[in-house]
Amino acid sequence: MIQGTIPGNYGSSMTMQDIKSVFSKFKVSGSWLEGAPTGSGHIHGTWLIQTTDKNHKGYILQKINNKVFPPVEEMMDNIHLVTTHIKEKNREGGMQVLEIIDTIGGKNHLTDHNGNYWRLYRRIFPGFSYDTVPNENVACEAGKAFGQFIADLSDLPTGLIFPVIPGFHSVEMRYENFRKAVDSDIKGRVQEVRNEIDFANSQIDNMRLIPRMEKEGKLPVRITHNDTKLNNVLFDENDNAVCVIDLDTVMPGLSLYDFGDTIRTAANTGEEDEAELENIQFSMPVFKAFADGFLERTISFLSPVEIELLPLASQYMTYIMGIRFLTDYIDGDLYYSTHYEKQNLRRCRAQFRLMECMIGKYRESHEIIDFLAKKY
Ligand code: ADP
Ligand code: GN1
Ligand code: MG
Repeated sequence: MIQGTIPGNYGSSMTMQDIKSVFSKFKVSGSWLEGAPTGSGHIHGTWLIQTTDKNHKGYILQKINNKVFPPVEEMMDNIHLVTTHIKEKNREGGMQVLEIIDTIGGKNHLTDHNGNYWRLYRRIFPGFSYDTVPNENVACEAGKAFGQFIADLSDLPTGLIFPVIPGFHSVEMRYENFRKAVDSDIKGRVQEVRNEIDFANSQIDNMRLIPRMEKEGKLPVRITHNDTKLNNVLFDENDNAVCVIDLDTVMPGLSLYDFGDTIRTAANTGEEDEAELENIQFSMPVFKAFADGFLERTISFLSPVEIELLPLASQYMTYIMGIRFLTDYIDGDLYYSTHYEKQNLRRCRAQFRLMECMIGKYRESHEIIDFLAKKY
């Protein structure tokens, strides 16, 4: 029996019979044996499926959240392009690449009779994911994996990739959405989150440096992953990174986004929704280990300005997620999967606490980056 988790809000209305029926529309090896929800993603519904083919490691079926990703076709074409490009490069070894399994009709996704969108991936196995860092080696491996990802895509023209969610990491757009949510206060929750609103307002000016530099042409736009939280890289039993997953948000973006978002999740000593704020510290050994792996794979092409801004990028991504969780809480928890009341508020508080810790260690993080930049 495979152990199930919770399929995420987006998949929770599905029965196992529905899942079996959808699965039967794809070109698979063997026939349905068993299935169970898997993973801790916030967006899609995800199931692990085993078939009667004992030599096959199984499949990952996802109910695509097309409210978050309305251009499903373009998104799937992006993923197809990116995975084939990386696979081509990895002919002589390297990490594994996510593999789309086509439908029997030869498409890279399925639209069912209810208008739901589905896709199937080959399961990466072994493929453990971590929500928090168990040791520094995992952080370094994640750095290499996400750094290599940008390196592998550096020769693919950005114009070939469709911007699936425009402004995804635009702090101006996120801040504007946050202000609108506060002004509407549709659920009457604003009173409860005054401190968080004050914190968000106090930091916005500092966060504007990165978009300003981009606007002035001082930061190169690359093809980036844009959702590099730690659990979007899979590891084998020896903690070697084996595959970068969750490629929905691959878009033209900044290397700083990818660096910052892993630091947000990996260098946090607590959980993303940590209730005990004193458990949250900004781990400098993890910061250093991740930066080491990331720079090993990217320093040959990163510009001095990109390297200089890596410490600020960690704050930038933590701030963005903090205000996104806060906005969703104020709006009534419409976007992220939540498993208990006020989870989005806890997520927001944890991000803001982490950001305070990052501010306190800003100088130290610069010294680490300077040291590593000289090493490579
Ligand atoms: P979400 O966007 O909801 O986070 P993900 O694509 O990241 O969705 O998938 C959710 C989880 O499912 C992952 O964290 C991972 O545990 C598991 N998963 C996804 N794709 C694969 C795969 N190809 N092989 C093994 N596990 C996978
Ligand atoms: C979502 O899909 P998942 O769970 O890896 C979100 C990210 C956030 C993250 C916060 C498309 O990522 O932007 O950083 O939650 N993805 C989307 O945990 O909004
Ligand atoms: Mg994910």
